[in-house]
Amino acid sequence: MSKKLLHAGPLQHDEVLVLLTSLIKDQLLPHTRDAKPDTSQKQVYYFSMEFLPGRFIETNLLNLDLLESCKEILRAHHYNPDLIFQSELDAALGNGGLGRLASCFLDSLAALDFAGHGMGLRYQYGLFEQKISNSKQVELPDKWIGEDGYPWEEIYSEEAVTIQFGGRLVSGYKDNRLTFDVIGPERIKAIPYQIPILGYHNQRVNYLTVWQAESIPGQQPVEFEAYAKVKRKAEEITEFLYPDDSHYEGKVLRLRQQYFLVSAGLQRILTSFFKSDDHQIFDLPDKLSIQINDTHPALIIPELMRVLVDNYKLGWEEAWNLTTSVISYTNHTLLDEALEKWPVFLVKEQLPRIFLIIEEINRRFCLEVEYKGLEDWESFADLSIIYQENIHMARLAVVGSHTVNGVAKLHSSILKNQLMKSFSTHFPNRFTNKTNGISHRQWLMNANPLLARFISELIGDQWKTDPQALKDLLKFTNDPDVLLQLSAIKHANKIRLVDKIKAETGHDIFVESLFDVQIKRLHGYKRQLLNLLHILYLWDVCHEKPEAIKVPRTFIFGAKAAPGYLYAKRIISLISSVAEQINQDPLAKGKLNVLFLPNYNVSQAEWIIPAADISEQISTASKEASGTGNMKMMMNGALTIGTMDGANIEMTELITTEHFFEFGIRAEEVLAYERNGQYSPREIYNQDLRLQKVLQRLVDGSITGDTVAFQDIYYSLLFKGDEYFLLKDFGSYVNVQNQVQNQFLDSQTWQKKCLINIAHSGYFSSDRTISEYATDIWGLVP
Ligand code: DL6
Repeated sequence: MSKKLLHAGPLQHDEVLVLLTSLIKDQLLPHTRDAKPDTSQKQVYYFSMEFLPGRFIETNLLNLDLLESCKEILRAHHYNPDLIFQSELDAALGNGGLGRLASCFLDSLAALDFAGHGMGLRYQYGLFEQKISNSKQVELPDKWIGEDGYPWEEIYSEEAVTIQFGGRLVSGYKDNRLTFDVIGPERIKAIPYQIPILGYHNQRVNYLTVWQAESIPGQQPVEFEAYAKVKRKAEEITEFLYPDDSHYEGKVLRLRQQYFLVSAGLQRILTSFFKSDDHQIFDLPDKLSIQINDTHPALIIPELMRVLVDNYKLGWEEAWNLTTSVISYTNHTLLDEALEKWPVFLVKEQLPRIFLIIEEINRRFCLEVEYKGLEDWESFADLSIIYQENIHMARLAVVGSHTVNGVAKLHSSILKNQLMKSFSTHFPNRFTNKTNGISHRQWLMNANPLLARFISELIGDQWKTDPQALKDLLKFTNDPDVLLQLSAIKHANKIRLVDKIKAETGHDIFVESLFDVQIKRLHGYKRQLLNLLHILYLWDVCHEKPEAIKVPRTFIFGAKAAPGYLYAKRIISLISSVAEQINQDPLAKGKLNVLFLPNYNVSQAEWIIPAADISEQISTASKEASGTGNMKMMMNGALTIGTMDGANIEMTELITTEHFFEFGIRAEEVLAYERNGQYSPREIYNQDLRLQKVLQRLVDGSITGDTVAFQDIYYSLLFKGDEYFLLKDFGSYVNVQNQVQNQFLDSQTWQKKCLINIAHSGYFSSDRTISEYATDIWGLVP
């Protein structure tokens, strides 16, 4: 126990948290039935460079069925449970959707009683902590690991493994086999830390293992400077998470992080696999499934081949059959800039044996393609894993996996029929869809206890274990009392958020206003800028025709921009500057309020989402693979304003477009424009007076007094092709936003729509998604 607790007087909030955490970890977990894992069950390992669990305390208490009693005890001792829970820091191990999805998946794997574990990295300073200073994003290290470590983790130093980089590859011949030795490699220690992941009321405990890099004592050169250099080179592997979620950067450190994860993870898996005396190497596919979360862990394919061929002395074909039977790959993006391609020279230098294996995988694959009679060389340009001195990781992942899935129907279809058409022709049964999901335990039961309780009063508790039972709420769509109560719950959640924002930022929000929320990473395709253009338009309306603003609005933004993504940082600057001006404009007072909340993260989302009236899901159609914020807000009774993109499409299939504010051009149109290059933003600009006024504001000094401050944004829209079709969609966005305000005035109809959204949101529980992965991909028996 922490030394900090050995003092007199009442405990501080963080000290009570430490006590609760150790109580769960040290007293309760050893008594669960999975304290000794049952290795006869097939094990799933979810390899991901990112996990974003948020806080664990409430989730764990809920899963142990102790949340309510614990709160009562705390209150009886004059502690405020919320303040205690809030003193836990979020583990900053992810960028956004991809990492958050991984955490929801771990939650569902345990809830569904599967032996499903996570493999990740323990980035010491996580992503970054965002501050806004002079309207600009400032990035600071996120110190999520406290002085006494991270409360939920347990270190297993004695289970550390060694990872090798570089060295000189020497081939030989022994026992009728080619052999490969690496001479003089750099060796780095990987130390596992385990975080328990608890199942919901089922006594299961799975684990998320996160690895930390350390130099190996004894092998360092003697001089201090050289010693310090070696130490740094090792430790930097798990210092920071690369902050670009939708952009690939060919940095050697990132390659080293990726290999470090897969090599360490695989060693641990195989050690645990062979702990069972009856396990033979050929049993691997029956006992093990490995899912790779995007291509970041795709080096596990050649790494498993290396282990099977070099260490277990299997023949290539045998090893290949085992590898491809065990591994499957999820694609999360179609954006060209996000598709990883590692330069051949880098991989050769850092991972010489792995490079040879990739070359051999590619050689055999190209031969296979050739046998099938594919002779035109253009197809090879699309198919070859190594092409123009780069290793195309998505191609490697497809070739080395038994199943490849996208994360929403539209995304999977574009993946299969366009981006990876040559591959799906070659492997007709390999591609599938698994629409994303979210943990309804975390995002409804924990984040919105008022709504969760009300739902149970109406339809009982079955939805907690079978979220599709939320559909029973449909019985109440015409019940005025129910709709009134729903509105009261939203109101209470809005007050909770308003109070928190006031306490943290000093900002006043009119609680009766419509809360219009866009919280996600900042990226051009997510179009926070379109939202802002509409705000600028409303600002004009406040001045010119104030009576047209019938509903006061609070626009809430939360977003981190990658430090190197300058355009995204300029948009944050623009939003913050506009917010400052609007919030002090007397003509906008009581009508418009704009907030940019700094350091958006999972626990902030748990406050904002239950209070949202409108969920902004306005990406350029075809660009957002799925989205999961859309599902969270739907489940919490917000109505969505959105394009036909990602999982929005499936949402409208469930609730019909009558209960969704749809706007904008469709994916086919976007893709056609991209092919034919005939989109002309200037034409649209010339015909739309509203747009002209709004865009003028970017360069007339009315935002910051500076006419050049936002010139680059102005140019990107008007003269650089408006890559994400903002001007094209502006008109229909303004129209649908007008419908939003008209409908908000009719509270009963609005609440009815909210109820319909909640009732259908059970489909988006990650329990459904994981059940599909389990049966269709991993071959698990529920
Ligand atoms: O699948 C999780 C999440 C989707 O919901 C988002 O739509 C998608 O943008 C995100 N993708 C990434 C891309 N990262 N890489 N590579 O974060 O995945």
